[in-house]
Amino acid sequence: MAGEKKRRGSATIANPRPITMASQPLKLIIGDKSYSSWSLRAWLALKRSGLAFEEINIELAGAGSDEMREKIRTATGAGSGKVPALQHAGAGLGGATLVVWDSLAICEYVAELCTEMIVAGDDRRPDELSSPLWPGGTAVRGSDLRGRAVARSVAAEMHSSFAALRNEMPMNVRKRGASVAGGPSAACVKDIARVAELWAECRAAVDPCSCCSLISLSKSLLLIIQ
Ligand SMILES: N[C@@H](CCC(=O)N[C@@H](CS)C(=O)NCC(=O)O)C(=O)O
Repeated sequence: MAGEKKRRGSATIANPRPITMASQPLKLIIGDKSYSSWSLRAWLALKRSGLAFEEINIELAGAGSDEMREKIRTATGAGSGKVPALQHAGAGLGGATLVVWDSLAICEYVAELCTEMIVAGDDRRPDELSSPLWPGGTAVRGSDLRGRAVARSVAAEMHSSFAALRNEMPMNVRKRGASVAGGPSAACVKDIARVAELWAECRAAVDPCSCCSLISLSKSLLLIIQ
């Protein structure tokens, strides 16, 4: 049985579990997952990892104001004044709480915690698939350099682009029907086309058939919103 061993002439005794960083409490501070895609991104990574974590929700009404930034700074300890932020007790310098304050950095950190657990033989995390985050494993030589480069490019583009789309169509998974009065701007339409192209490229790399249906789906979407 995992975590147990027999000593000659003695009863079964518990094997001490390896101590890994993930043994320390994790707290994720986020906005509403229906409206904050950055929050959802970090939450999904943690959920997918199988690690135990506490979820703290912050009401984001008034986002962008000095008051809201201050409220978030106080709740998270992150100078950015934005969510998501992950607090990891005892993992900071000198045993302080470590704060990771960006969704992509949180995804990377969680995957690395999982890698550490796997390497240490810690069996508490149920889902091995969360590690590593990028394709092709953690080793550099002989692994999927191309896949990682492409995946990182896609994640970075997602992180730093699509300003018009974000402004005109902020995430709202509860909303139904058309949303932009007068239709989206030309810049927004370009952003949408680029998202569709990006997805199609990614799908083509893994599954040519789903790529065809995705291209036709994105073309239909573009026709509807234009
Ligand atoms: N690039 C950052 C973006 C974080 C971000 O913009 N968060 C928004 C919520 S979706 C926020 O905290 N806004 C509060 C404010 O601006 O006052 C990340 O990926 O974590």
